[in-house]
Amino acid sequence: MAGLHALIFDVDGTLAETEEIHRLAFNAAFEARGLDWHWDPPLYKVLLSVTGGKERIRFYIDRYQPRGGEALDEPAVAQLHADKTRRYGEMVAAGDVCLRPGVEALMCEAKAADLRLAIATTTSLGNVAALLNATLGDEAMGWFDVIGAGEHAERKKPAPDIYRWVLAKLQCDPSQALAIEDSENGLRAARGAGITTLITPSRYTEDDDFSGAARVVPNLADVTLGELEALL
Ligand code: XBP
Ligand code: MG
Repeated sequence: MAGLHALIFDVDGTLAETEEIHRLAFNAAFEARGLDWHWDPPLYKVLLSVTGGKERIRFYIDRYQPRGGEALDEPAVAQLHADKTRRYGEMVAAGDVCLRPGVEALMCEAKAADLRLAIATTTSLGNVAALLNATLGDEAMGWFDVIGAGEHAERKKPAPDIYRWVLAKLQCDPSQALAIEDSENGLRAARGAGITTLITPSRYTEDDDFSGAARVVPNLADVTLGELEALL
């Protein structure tokens, strides 16, 4: 069957500039634990090459050997990350974030056209709910036929696992879906699952390599649903 059946959205960087909130939440969690670590924007840009918050903290400890890192075993890293997640949720619920231009309009247009909506992200289901509830309201989780999050895939992006998981749940062939991503890691994940991908670069990913993307646009407000269908 030909044609576009489903739009699969990434979350962080694509729906909103959430990476800045994640960064602040990481720093607040470090400070609360008495660690003198500080991830400034240039460092965070480097650390974003590793997807997943726990994985990112472990990478930072191994690569930069910050003071206090040697004492953090895996449960301690998990606890630190859980505290970061709690803080992130509070910041998002406090209204510290808004959706990027064109995101809500495209979702509404796609729903009106009977397309199925899905999410494929590396962050947790709880963080997805926090963002959607704060920006689109309590009903918004229900707009999506499938929400694939960090807990649903063994390997995080750039592995294609989360996109394959979402496609299987949607019972959708990759040729009938379009992925919307902001990063090279996300692009590689979607392309690895055989999905045509549109890129809207975000603040932290504008220098990424987007070769292999079907199209790159500054924002989703710069593209129509008809143009997206034509990319397949
Ligand atoms: C982006 C990520 C995430 C966030 C932090 O995910 O790599 O790790 O930076 O979230 P995506 P967690 O672009 O796929 O939405 O701390 O919950 O991992
Ligand atoms: Mg992203």
